[in-house]
Amino acid sequence: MILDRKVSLIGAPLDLGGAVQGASLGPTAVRMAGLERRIRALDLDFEDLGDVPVAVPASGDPPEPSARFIREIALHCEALRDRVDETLTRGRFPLVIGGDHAVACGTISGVARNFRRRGQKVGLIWFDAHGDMNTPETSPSGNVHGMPLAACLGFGHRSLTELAGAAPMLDVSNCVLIGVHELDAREKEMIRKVGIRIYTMREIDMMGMQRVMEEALEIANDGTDGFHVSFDVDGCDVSIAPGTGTRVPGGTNFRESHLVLENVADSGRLVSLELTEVNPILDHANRTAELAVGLVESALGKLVL
Ligand code: NNH
Ligand code: MN
Ligand code: MN
Ligand code: MN
Repeated sequence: MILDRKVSLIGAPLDLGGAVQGASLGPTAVRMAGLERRIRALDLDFEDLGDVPVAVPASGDPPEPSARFIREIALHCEALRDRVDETLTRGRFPLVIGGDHAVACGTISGVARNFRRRGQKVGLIWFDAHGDMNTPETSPSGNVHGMPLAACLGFGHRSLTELAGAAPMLDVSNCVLIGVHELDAREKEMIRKVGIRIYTMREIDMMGMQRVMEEALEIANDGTDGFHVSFDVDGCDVSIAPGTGTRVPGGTNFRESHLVLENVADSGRLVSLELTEVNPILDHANRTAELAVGLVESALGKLVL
């Protein structure tokens, strides 16, 4: 349900979760690709809440190796959580543009806290080339953008897992991972242990995206009051989304990517959306931000006819 059809854009220009810089320019790149105009053209009310601040790490302060810049990342996520929570309370639809994918801890804790306060439950569709199911113990890189889904399910650094309180933000039985084609060795163990439903690129090839989405929506909607979508553009194929920090060949093509979000829109149960990892520094003429704007339109219900 697009709450009262009123969209609130929240920029989350975090750059500290990944190894490559430039995702902090994602919100600007997506604004410049015409986001506001295209959302208004769908006859939706629109406001831009600006960007949530990011703390600059103290120079000479070495990053914690198992979870680099965890302090600054957690501070950003706290501010983002509060902004998302307030936006929902005002009856509006939070549209978060990242930033690296660590911002999902902020967005999802905001949604989870808001829903919990009202005695409601929220599901999750996580679209990504990666699992984002590492913890500081399993991560080969120490990059926090490889950890946010685990944190939302209650595994990892406490400054992230407890953003919405002591209980995990989400119930794993209502969460689903789509588009995955690269996992780390110990991350695979985590995925099996936690038991999250996952549709890898192989399942998408074999079943087709339409059937994958029908099953995914059943999971996200089972006993919930709506669901959040966390969309990492690196899940899209490099040929359509070159502007992102961790490119892996073999992602979803243009139509498969849109079909994910067209199904999401048709369900009428989307409560919030985030789109992450757009990095215009690595891009060709802002193509990836332009793809992102089109994907947002699909999620908000744009139809050809
Ligand atoms: N799995 C790797 C890691 O944890 C890469 C994560 N990178 C991402 N995730 N972009 O979406 O370091
Ligand atoms: Mn990700
Ligand atoms: Mn990814
Ligand atoms: Mn890619």
